[in-house]
Amino acid sequence: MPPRPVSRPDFNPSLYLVTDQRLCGERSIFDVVGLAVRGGVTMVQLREKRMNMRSLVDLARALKGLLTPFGVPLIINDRVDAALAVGADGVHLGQSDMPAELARHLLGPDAILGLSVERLEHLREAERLDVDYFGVSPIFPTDTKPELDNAWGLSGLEAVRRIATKPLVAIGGINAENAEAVVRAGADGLAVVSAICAASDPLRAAEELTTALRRARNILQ
Ligand code: TZP
Ligand code: MG
Repeated sequence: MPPRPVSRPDFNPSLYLVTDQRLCGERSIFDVVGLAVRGGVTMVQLREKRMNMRSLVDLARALKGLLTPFGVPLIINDRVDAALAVGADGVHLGQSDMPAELARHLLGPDAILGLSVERLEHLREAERLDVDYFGVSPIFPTDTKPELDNAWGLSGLEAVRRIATKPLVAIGGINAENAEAVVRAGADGLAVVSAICAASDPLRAAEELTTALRRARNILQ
């Protein structure tokens, strides 16, 4: 079998929205995602730890219908079964989730598979896996996932960049103010929860992050 490309040409992790219903307040996730995509989000991960399977699958199916016309991939956090059930574009795995080899086997070669790396040891192991991007987690401490104890910081992200051969998606405490610095430290994509889900205007929040990304990339060119 010919080797597969390291990254698939058809996914763009530049501005990656990760959902959290709690932070959407009265608004539905569906509505927040719809606004965020109009503001420039390029990829969406459905991450709802407390949602039951029935609700998760219903929401995933609705989001798939919303995102397909925009050409924005839908990634499901943790749940390979839900991703297969709704024809999602991929799965994001943490270090305690299903092993990446098994997920790849179940999802097939065309699925987008992401893996969180929280320490350098994870990265060394992850480099030999058939995954499409690494989630570098967390860059900064964040109330959205307070149980994470050691943040990479910008210098940690730079260290990962020097070693990693796959696209890097930075997550944890990222907002329009620090986005530029995170891109300059080596991130190919910015994953955000609260910067969009908790924003009073998710469309505008996504636009501001998109602008920050463009600014950082223009400077880097
Ligand atoms: N994984 C690492 S940090 C994090 C996740 C899901 C939460 C990031 O949330 P926020 O609000 O963008 O800091
Ligand atoms: Mg997980």
